[in-house]
Amino acid sequence: MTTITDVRARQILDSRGNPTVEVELTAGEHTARAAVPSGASTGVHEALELRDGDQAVYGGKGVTKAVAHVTGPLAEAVRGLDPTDQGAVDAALLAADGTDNKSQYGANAILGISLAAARLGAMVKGVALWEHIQQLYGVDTPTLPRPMMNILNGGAHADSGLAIQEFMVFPKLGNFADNLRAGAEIFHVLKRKLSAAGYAVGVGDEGGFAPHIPTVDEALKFIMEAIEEAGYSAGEEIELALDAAASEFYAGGKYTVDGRTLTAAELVDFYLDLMKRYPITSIEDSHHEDDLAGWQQMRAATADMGLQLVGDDLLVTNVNRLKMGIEQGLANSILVKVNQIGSLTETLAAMRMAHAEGWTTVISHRSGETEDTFIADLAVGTAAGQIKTGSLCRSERVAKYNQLLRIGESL
Ligand code: 2PG
Ligand code: MG
Repeated sequence: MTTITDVRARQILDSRGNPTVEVELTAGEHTARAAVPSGASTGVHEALELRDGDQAVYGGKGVTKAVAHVTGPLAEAVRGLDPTDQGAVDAALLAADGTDNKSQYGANAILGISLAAARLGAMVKGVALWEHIQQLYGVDTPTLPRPMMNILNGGAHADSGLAIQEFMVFPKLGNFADNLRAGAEIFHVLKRKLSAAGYAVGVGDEGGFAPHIPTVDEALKFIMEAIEEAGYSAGEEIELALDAAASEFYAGGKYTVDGRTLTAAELVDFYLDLMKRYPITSIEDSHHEDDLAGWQQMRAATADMGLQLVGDDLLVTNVNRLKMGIEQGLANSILVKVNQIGSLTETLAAMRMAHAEGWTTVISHRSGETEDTFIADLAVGTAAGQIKTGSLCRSERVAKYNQLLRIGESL
């Protein structure tokens, strides 16, 4: 048996210039590396991301403590384990930490080892990462996901002033490459149109444009026109998806959108009105993460309309939150972020529970990303069906789409 012998870690920078954890694991002649992403619109129920807190260094965002946990106690826990046995590696990490939310050593420390172990396991087996994940997850047919591409940024990811965080094009053409091409073509037309209308075309954290468009409605109009001008039919070929990230525009029991202050029920009506006028088929985080009554109303109002209602901050890739979501009828889809829960095994457990319930799954990047393309393989190996990993520029986003193009050649 080939076992983990060496555990190394370092502090690197993510796509926003903030420190994050990178881990390298060695077994026999193989060394595998993984880097940890980081969110901005972070859910309060997420596992703990450990930051140093020393304001004089990287504004308090250093991760040297997490790095020391990787090379110290966590290395101790995984040295000598078989990297192909992901369950055993993750169980050892969780046992070493011993807390519910990974607050002892940090979810960023634990996840770095967990993801690097998966990559190392694939190398030891001599298979691609997606294939190794497929074997761990146990699906018969790996598939390329349908991409949700975030071409206009608002919320905590830009200073556009738009309350809705992500405006995504969601093509349903025959295959991944065509869907990607449609996204890129629409992205370029949108840039021309925004520029012609006098808007700035700098991009937000996820590579979408961040113009100071006054209303959600105006933003959607621009996207619709860009779709048609790029030669696609909106609705038929290209659907739209939104991530409202509503926890970010919620205060004192009310939601502020487009300068209006709405109750949870009025916010449902706001979405229903948009759905009447635009081909929106997926909405994520429609309501605040703890406004369960709001979620229930949203789900009840859209259940017969075929809307995919996706829980992100609501469910945080956590089987306990997901169980609550299923029992209380809060959504019908889960966003999957490896760093929300902090290990691959727990991520797969949440996906298994969702799939067993007939819920859909959307694999997701974080707004702070690295060049690591792990989630592309994760989407294929679990046959997740969908992925959102940003816009059609910024290499930390496009890297994931490019990896999917590569994987597509071997499917
Ligand atoms: C989200 C994500 C990713 P963040 O809300 O879905 O798009 O953003 O990583 O900032 O939480
Ligand atoms: Mg979200």
